[in-house]
Amino acid sequence: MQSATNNIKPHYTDFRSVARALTIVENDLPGTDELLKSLTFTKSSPIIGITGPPGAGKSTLVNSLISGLLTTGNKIAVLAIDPTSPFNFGSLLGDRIRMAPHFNHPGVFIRSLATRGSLGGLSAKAIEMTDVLRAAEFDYILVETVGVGQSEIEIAGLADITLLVLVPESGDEIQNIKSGLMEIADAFIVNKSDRADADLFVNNLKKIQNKETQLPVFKTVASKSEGINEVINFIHSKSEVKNSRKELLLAEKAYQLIQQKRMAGINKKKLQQDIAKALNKPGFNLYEFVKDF
Ligand SMILES: Nc1nc2c(ncn2[C@@H]2O[C@H](COP(=O)(O)OP(=O)(O)OP(=O)(O)O)[C@@H](O)[C@H]2O)c(=O)[nH]1
Ligand SMILES: [Mg+2]
Repeated sequence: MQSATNNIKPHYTDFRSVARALTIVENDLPGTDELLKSLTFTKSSPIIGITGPPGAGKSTLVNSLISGLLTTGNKIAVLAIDPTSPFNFGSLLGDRIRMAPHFNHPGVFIRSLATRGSLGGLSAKAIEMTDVLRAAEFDYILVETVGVGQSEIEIAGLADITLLVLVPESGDEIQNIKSGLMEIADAFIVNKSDRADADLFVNNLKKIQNKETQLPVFKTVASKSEGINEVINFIHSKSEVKNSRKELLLAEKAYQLIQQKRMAGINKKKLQQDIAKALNKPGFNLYEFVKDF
């Protein structure tokens, strides 16, 4: 019997084909494996991760980046992971109205992924879905995710270029960033730099970095599209050089996918039931119980 997914070859020229392929993969519908294995990648579409604390202005920044990238006729896909609300590009009505042209723009495909993996990390789903978008030959794939704890690191494993969006008042977090994301972010975006102390914050950000490994710091006012060109130039320059972390990123993705595969069908409720059964027999041993998993 022919599989339902045989004919789905996602391509940006047909957004419905992209949406359908994403739905199959997102919901693990029959044919997901075949579909993923049949993907071909003929274009190097950079995946740009945009992460940072809630409300830092990530969606607003994505909005301005889209405007900037569209001027040169690019096809852009946006994957918003765990958005506060679906397609919530700015919570204010004004933002929505400004964003509205992009929703119908033939060069922009927007999708949100509301679920994280069962393991709690940035799911294998996000990896698979960005691969669908890459196969669909978009020029740029923007992935927005709220940075809470580990997820910043995880987005870095997914993206070719990781932009960490901060706001001047998140001063307390600088130390956390230092211990985690410093090695993995490709640039800092100090958004909302229309606020007081933006320069002080930028200076602190530079000060806490190693001289040799200083990352670029960009000041933006995303809501006014200020400072966006510099970020776009940075994206262009980064996209042109070979990603030296390619193997590392692929290893990170492979790890996530293998983890998902190995853990498939294992859940704590079922474990509890099985243990309840096993406890009925004498001599229960936990190590004996888990040895065949
Ligand atoms: N003053 C100022 N406000 C901004 C700027 N950029 C965004 N905002 C506002 O900040 C608020 C949050 O912006 P969002 O783009 O939704 O932030 P976000 O990081 O995507 O938020 P979550 O997805 O909920 O984590 C909105 O009211 C924006 O209009 C800026 O540069 N300056
Ligand atoms: Mg957002």
